[in-house]
Amino acid sequence: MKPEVLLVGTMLPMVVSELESTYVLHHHEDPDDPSGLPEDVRGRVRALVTYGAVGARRPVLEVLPKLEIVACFAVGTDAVDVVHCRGRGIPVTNTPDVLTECVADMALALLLAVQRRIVAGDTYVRQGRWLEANMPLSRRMGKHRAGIFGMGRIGQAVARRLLPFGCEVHYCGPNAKPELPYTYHRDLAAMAAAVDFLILTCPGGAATRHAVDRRVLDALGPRGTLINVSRGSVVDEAALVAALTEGRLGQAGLDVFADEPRVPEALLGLENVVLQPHAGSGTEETREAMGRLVLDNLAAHFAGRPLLTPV
Ligand code: 8YV
Repeated sequence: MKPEVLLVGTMLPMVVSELESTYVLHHHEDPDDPSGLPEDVRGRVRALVTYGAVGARRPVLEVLPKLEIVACFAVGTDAVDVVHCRGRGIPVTNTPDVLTECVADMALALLLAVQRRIVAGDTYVRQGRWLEANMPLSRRMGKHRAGIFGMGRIGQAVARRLLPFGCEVHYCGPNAKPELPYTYHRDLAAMAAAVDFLILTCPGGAATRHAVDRRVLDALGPRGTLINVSRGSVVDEAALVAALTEGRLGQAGLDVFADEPRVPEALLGLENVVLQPHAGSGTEETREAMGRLVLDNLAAHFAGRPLLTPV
């Protein structure tokens, strides 16, 4: 008898087709409302598969009495009710490591795009404005001070990429990491005041919610650059929009937002902002590796082997 698996939200086609061939697969869209899930299915589901933004929340988890595992297609499990799962002895797996380099690449790509005004320059050429005048100058990438909020795997991969540009690396997080050759700050606003670039690579969730508020943005200042490849929840988005429109913050490169896929209207008209549709891990290679890890964790669970990447 094939185990029954519930897929909440959408998923890479490669993962869906392998789930379909290995398990009895059920689909469900709304992570907050289980009402569309038939009673008999609820009683048979043994695994739940989801991705970062959708997660696995209490209303759906609570109607699955036979649930044995939650496999999340993301490194960030802030949308999974891990506390509820722990209480029921349900392991949660995520997809660390395989996405580290691509997410760090996105942080650097956004930083370069913002500093060198790559998107504005592209528009400038396409609109024929170069024929009339040279474009205003941008700012250099190198020899700046960069502050990384969250010096985990992704933060360290960003730091490694900044060094060849001659950037000085600072970081902030719950603990100093004396093994790293970077400057530690316990206080985020103090770090923001000491750097030119503030790059967010920390986990989302309650501990970091709105950590980047008006005070931090003002400390970064009118020549400062904010890059966010972590979670929209880390930034007070209204404060960010106000700081950018009022010129209290220089520029921003954003891959993540508070209410994805909705992006504040005010950001769409700003030339000093570069936007991405939460695409940090979105390369064919990385998404494939993330999918593989989801499938391998499920296979390990049902074969009674140790999980590859439990949270
Ligand atoms: C994904 C992510 O974009 O790993 C994470 O935490 O946010 C992402 O890699 C997402 O889960 C895929 O849709």
